[in-house]
Amino acid sequence: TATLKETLAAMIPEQQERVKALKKEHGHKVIQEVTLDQVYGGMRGIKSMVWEGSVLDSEEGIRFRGLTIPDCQAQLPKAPGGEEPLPEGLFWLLLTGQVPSEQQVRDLSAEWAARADLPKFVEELIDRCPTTLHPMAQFSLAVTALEHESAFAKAYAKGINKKEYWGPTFEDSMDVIAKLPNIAGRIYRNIYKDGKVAPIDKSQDYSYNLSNILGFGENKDFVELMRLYLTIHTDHEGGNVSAHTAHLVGSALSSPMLSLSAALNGLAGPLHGLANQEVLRWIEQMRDTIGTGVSDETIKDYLWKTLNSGRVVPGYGHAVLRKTDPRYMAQREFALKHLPEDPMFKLVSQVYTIAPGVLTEHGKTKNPYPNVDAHSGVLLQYYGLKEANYYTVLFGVSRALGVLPQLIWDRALGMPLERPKSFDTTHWEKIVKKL
Ligand code: NMX
Ligand code: MLT
Repeated sequence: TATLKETLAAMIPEQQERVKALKKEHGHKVIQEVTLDQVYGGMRGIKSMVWEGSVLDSEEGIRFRGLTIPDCQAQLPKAPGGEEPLPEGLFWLLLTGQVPSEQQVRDLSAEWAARADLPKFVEELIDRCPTTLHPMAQFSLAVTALEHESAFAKAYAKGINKKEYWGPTFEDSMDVIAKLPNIAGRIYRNIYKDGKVAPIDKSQDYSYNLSNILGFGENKDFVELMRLYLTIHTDHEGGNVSAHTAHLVGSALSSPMLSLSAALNGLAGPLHGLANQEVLRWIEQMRDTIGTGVSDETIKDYLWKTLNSGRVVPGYGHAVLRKTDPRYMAQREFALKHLPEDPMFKLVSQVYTIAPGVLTEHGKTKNPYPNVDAHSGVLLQYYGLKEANYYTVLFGVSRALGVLPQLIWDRALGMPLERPKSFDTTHWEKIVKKL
């Protein structure tokens, strides 16, 4: 069977031709008008990026190369005895648009396991971080340090032909992804446990190895959760902060390591990936304040207290989605199957029935429904991974599998330096007054 790199290499010339023809025939066409509100409004809705791996529909949610999350759960290869898809398969799908065979996914697991070792100085760098440094800062620091190994940076320094950029970008992406369980696991073991890091088992899949390093390898349900978690957090089209950052930084021909670490810094913001930490804290504070098994009215009051204190309800709202996030639903289904009686899950479920009404009455958010982060923490805490400020690291491991395929395509298609036009307010005043 063809390897991932061979499969990709065979696709690149055709895709290059396709894009060339598209630009030649339609390059001059006007796609949309842009309002001043959009310019001052976080560029919401401006169609201006190419992202091959996934497209987000505001009503339906994400599709990975055309496949919904339930499609992926049905079609992507699973571990022996497992029921959830392997994130290796999703990575293959995002990169190539093809559902891989079971053998191709097993080979990819083995390849990542073979590339997993960290350079000694990166281990030492992580070990020297104070345990009070946020796990996301440690994560981004370690990924930045992998720059030392970058095949792309070395090839560029030697004068590589731009037609060949995608090759070392692919190699770096595979390397950096392969090393993330050791980085993420080491951070967790150092901050919260005894600092001992289990070795990678080369016969096992990526999610097992990450779970095992964290200390949960024995728990089959946790490993299954990791497979689902790492699959659904990968990609959310191109405009979200982490994906857009990886693409932007990569457009300067920064290596996959530097592009990913920049993306992780964006993911670490509370309006983006850090929301998963904020949600668990908020739910725990709610439980500690009002208890469990309380009336809907009590939860409603708690939601209003949050809103009236000028804070957001974490895990609710979205820049694009206008319905419940299917990633929330996939996690809810996992909870209904594995932990239906957990009091924290019950609290999350109860909030789910009440928060949309309260947020609608509050009248600000365009989307009163839960996003992916509203559910992930409650699953992790059930299995004993209770350290909420670690949660975004797991999101980051998964997001690497989404943003790096696009970076490889960016290089294969020769995407240029990203550089939109900006004006100061005086200029904008003049521009709009003339319209
Ligand atoms: N609770 C309270 N107010 C909210 C919420 C919320 N959950 N969501 C949006 N709003 C407010 C928002 O702050 C804004 O207020 P203002 O006009 O005073 O600035 C107003 O509603 C309009 O915002 P939207 O246009 O609906 O949302 P926007 O696209 O600007 O932002 C989020 C999207 C996701 C940043 C926003 O909904 C939010 O802050 N949610 C809570 C944090 C969160 O869950 N983030 C995770 C998103 C998923 N991820 O992983 O990245
Ligand atoms: C994501 O997964 O990146 C978030 O849902 C945020 C977004 O899509 O804007």
